[in-house]
Amino acid sequence: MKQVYTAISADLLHEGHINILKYASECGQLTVGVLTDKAIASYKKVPYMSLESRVKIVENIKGVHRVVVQNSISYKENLKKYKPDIVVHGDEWKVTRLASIRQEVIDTLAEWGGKLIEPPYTQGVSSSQINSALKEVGVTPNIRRSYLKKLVQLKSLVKVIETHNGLSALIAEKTTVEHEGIKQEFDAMWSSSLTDSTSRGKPDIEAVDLSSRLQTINDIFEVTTKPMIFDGDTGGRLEHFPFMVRSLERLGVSAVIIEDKVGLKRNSLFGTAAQQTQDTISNFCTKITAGLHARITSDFMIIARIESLVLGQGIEDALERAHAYIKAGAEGIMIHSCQKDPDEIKTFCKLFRAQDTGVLLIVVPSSYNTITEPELIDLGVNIVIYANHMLRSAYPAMEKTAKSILRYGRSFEADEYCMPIKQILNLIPEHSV
Ligand code: SPV
Ligand code: MG
Repeated sequence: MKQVYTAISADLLHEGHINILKYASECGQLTVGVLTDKAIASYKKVPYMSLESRVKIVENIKGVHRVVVQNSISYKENLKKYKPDIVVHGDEWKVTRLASIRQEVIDTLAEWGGKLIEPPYTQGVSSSQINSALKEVGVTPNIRRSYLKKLVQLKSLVKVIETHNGLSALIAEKTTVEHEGIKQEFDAMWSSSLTDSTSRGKPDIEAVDLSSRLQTINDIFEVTTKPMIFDGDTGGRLEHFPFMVRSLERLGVSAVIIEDKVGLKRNSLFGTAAQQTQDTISNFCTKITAGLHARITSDFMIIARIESLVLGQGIEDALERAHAYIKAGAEGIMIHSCQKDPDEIKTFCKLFRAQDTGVLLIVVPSSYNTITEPELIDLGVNIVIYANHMLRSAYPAMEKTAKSILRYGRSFEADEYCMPIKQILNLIPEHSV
């Protein structure tokens, strides 16, 4: 009997998958490689179901002789191990980002005279369609909250973009680009104190109260499913911080980042140009601990932000604080810098990673923005936050349009800066009730 191999994620199963499995089982004795969570996350969304559940499901599909685990999106390892006579895959991958994986399958099979059979892909069904439908349904606070921990375990770098209202959040939710054969999208959203304040016409000095900030989150969560990291500024007074934690956790936020400053907080990108005071290590550790005691689930993370580099206190001070905050229970360290050159951040990351491997490392490359994501991965960074770019790009565009209308006394000339009316009318579809 011919040995047949096919691979599958088996997360959102549909008729198309069953057709392929049926076809494959009719070609001989069928082994199915079920992709690991990491393998799936390397080219598309993190799976909803665990590997164990997915394996169990495939094991119980008619015609499947054996299920094995496939560790990577590449078939090579398993093909070399099981040396199948035939590999079956739907023909759609010829024209998708999986084209190079397909070629590797053909080349590997050629080593022992195996062949690839590609039955036509079932039209009208796809996992992406099911995914979009699920997004329409929405997500519960529990699932959204827990998703960030899953992401950091599965992704080499979690990409986070600033959102300050429902519309900017929809961009974070939906925007994708295909780069080097892989679909790129943001993994999570950042509720920035700078942009939440600025979009209200207020300075970034903790003047926007927590209730208003929570309202922004509510607006965002109503129309999105991705997880959120909240910029908690200083966390406020020690006695108030536990209430912030409770409110955020209840809404489904995944993490709060608090910075080790006291008194009137000013934005870090002012650097030493603004008078700002750093908290003592022991006070800040007490605040971290208070937050940890307040949370109800371990999915919610408290992340400590170190301002030593911003305030000119040097790398030694930053490292000392990092270790103390981790000891107090912080699950992540956000190190900030307002230098144009990434050198000091690089040095910190290297020294930090030389000692601490388990704790999350988060950076915000606003000023040192020449650094690339592969460089951040090499430095052991887990999460990158693009902290203000949605609002910074929106404001100049709006100002340009306003100036054009004033200059010409009509809006005709501004049309080229605007999306067509038809497009804005259809941008937000009405939900069927
Ligand atoms: C924010 O986005 O509000 C931040 C990051 O705190 S930064 O503005 O770079 O300090
Ligand atoms: Mg801030």
